[in-house]
Amino acid sequence: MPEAMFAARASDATNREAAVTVDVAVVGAGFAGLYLLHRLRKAGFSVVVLEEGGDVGGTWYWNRYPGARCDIQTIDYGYTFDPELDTAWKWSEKYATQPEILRYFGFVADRYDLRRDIRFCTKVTSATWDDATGRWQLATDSGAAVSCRYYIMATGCLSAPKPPEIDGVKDFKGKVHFTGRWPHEGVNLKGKRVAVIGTGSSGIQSIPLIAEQAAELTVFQRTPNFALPAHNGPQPGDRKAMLENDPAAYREQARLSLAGVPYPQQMEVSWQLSEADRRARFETAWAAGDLVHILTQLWADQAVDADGNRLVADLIREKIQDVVKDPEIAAALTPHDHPFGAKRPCLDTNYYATYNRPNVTLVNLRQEPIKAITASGIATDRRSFDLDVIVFATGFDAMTGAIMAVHPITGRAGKSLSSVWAGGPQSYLGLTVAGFPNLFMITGPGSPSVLSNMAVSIEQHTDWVVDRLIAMRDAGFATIEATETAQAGWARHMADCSMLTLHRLANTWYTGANVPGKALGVMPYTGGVGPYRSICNEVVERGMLGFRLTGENVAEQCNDGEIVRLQPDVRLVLGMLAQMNLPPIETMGAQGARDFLNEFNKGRPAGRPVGEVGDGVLQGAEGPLPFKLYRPATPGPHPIVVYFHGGGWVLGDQQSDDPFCRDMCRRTGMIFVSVGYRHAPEHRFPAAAEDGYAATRWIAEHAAELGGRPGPVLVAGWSAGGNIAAVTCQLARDRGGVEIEGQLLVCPVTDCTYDRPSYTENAAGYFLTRGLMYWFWDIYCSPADRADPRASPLRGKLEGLPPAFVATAEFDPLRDEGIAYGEALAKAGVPVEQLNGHGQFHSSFTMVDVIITGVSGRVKMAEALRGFAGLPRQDSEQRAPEISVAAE
Ligand code: NA7
Repeated sequence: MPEAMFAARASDATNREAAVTVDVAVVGAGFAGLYLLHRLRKAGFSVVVLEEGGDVGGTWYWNRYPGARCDIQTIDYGYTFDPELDTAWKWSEKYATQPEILRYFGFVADRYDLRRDIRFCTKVTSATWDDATGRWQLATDSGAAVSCRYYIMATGCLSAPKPPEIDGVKDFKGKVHFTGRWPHEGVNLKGKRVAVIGTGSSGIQSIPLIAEQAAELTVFQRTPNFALPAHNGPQPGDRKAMLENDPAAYREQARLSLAGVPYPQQMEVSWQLSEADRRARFETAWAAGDLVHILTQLWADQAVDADGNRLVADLIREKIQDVVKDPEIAAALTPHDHPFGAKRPCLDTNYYATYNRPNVTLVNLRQEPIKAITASGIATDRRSFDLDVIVFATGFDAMTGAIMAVHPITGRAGKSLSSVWAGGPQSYLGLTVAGFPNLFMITGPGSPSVLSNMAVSIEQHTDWVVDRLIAMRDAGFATIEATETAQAGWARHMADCSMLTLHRLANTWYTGANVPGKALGVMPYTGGVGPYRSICNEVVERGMLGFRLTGENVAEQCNDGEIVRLQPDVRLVLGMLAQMNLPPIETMGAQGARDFLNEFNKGRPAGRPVGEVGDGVLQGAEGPLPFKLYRPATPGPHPIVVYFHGGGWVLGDQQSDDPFCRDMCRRTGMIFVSVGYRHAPEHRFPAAAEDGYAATRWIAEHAAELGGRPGPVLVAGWSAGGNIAAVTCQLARDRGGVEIEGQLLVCPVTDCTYDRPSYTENAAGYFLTRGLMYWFWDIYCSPADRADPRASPLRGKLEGLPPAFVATAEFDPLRDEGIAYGEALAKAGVPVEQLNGHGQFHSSFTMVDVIITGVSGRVKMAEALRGFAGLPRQDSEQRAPEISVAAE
């Protein structure tokens, strides 16, 4: 039941009632605040919304600068909770202007009679949690305090403008305006000498219009940004038709997508496309005038790989050179310091062409920094500009600024949010903070927020929070608080996610780099809208995992833990596999399992190009064996790595690990020879082991013919192939005939016992199951033979073996025997490096271009192999370029 209904009935600043007691106080009457109010009221909670502005609209209330528009298409940029609202409001353009967006919020406020519970022109100045009453006390600048059980910050991500940070602003005799606080009555710039500082979205949208009015416009640019033409106009027919055809499906696709806009996930990678195909795709995207399209639809690697990204960035750079006539200005406008999309790109109308106007001057602050703002204008260290108006388009203290603007926010035990966040924002799900019970943030740091269509993310957060409050009320709970464990786990998951994309490589407001002294780190969640939604839902399904719930007449509930322990991409892949509902591989029979693997592999991204790929036949232990050779594009002769594929001695062949071999060939600069050794059940133990040794010997003897470096070779293998590689090293030591200078064992089988903890912890659910391992062993090797070191190298003598790199994965039944092998090697005096891939599963390192987070492991493996072969470490210049991006 509502504790006391809030009674304010008017929406003007003069109506400031006495202190009120409500169930929920919401700060902000923008996109999020309005929907929260609507839903909370409908659910029977008493609510007050506290809003600093004079009306609804949030960021759209303040950002009234010339040219202000949304840059997500309006068809996707609105509420979807009420299908009738969806049809009742008609946008006039593909990208609506700020006035039209503000009219939309007014329309929504009227339609649901929202203003009566909003106190405008009221700034919340502090918030304090009172443990005794289990309530928040909010102080406001109007003097009327608010007592609430739940305190929800719907303050927006880009609503606290950044201070100018340039000396002398107060001395300037002309007018100063901030795009984020533009005067309501407008600004007449006609005939004026105007400066714009800043070339983010606000600068890029306003500069062309200011240039049309002003006598002279001088743009002060610190960092050039990527901008694409919006091609504004009527709403595109194709998307309208999609929506009208099946509105529910259209909206659902947006909710499950990566960015909150209904586009499919692009699967083709750049190297599968010809240059002409890529250019054609790019031209289509350029003509579409749609950020989400160009950011997600060109090729799958554009957002995750520096090479794939550079291809897009180069094409955009070409466009800038085409439009801007003066080559020097074009060069200054062309971004080179960040991957495309890593910094928020912009949509423009005539932006670059504006620099062809005679009344526009570009000042490149990288060459001539601003010294000071003076009484008459701006002085750089080279010249002075006399001005009438200075426009600061310098951006926001993003993500955290508006939350911290309520200061202090004091949680349990007198802790302030600013002290907890001193090293960067900490949250659970970007929604809550440990130590701050009953406080929620809508699209807070740690959630997809600004990396998504805000409309979709706001609705998701609002629904999640309100649904939780209803469920708590029904169950008799009155407080909810994230646990420290859950929050620490989320921080780790955030860090894992940040390795998926290129955002970490740019100094931007996404990372806090635009505000001097702000802690650095990728603040929005980079794992995507759909995956994030599924995680929030999973928290609920798993009994409010990571939350402590209390209430007066109900037992405390705390189901503590971390919601995601897998790497984000591993979680997605395993989720997709689970959805496929495959029968266990061990029930398919050997041939059935081989057929399945072949089909499965057809769906994976094609491996990357290497210098040359060839097929051949070598002499195995009892006859010819096929092999596949991968040669680097660099001049040889190269060291040779003899490679053994995975597949439990039953499945796979010399090309089944093709993407892995290509990737490692590129990274190491070495020849990889993948051997088609014999398989069980046709050829049981010790056929595979003996073939491994024989093949290595043959390859070493024919190194020169193969174009390789004569002398010692290296061996490598994954899974059962790791077993064969390890065994080969032991046989080579004992039998002579081949010198091996290093071994790379990736998630190897090293022993025949199943009693190590990883066999139990990871028995099911991570693709390679305990049952499947039993099956592989049964097919390959009789129990009597399993203790033979040729089957279980951990049982063999380990002294005198070549140096090793042993990679294991946290969620792999084979983890502990891999670790045990590394430890035993070290004990035997063998130089060994171990890597246990946190959050990874058995296939992580070999699922190239699928498990993006596996890259850093392969970087280390490649470095180890180069080290074994006596090659110099590769600096970032010489490496395959994607390495420099993906390495931790
Ligand atoms: P942004 O994107 O943060 O852009 C701010 C711009 O101002 C950017 O070019 C900055 O250069 C520049 N800037 C900031 N401080 C200074 C100083 N001290 N001197 C010179 N130049 C400076 O803010 P916007 O308002 O344009 O857009 C924000 C978001 O709103 C936008 O991304 C959309 O999501 C909507 P820098 O790049 O930091 O070198």
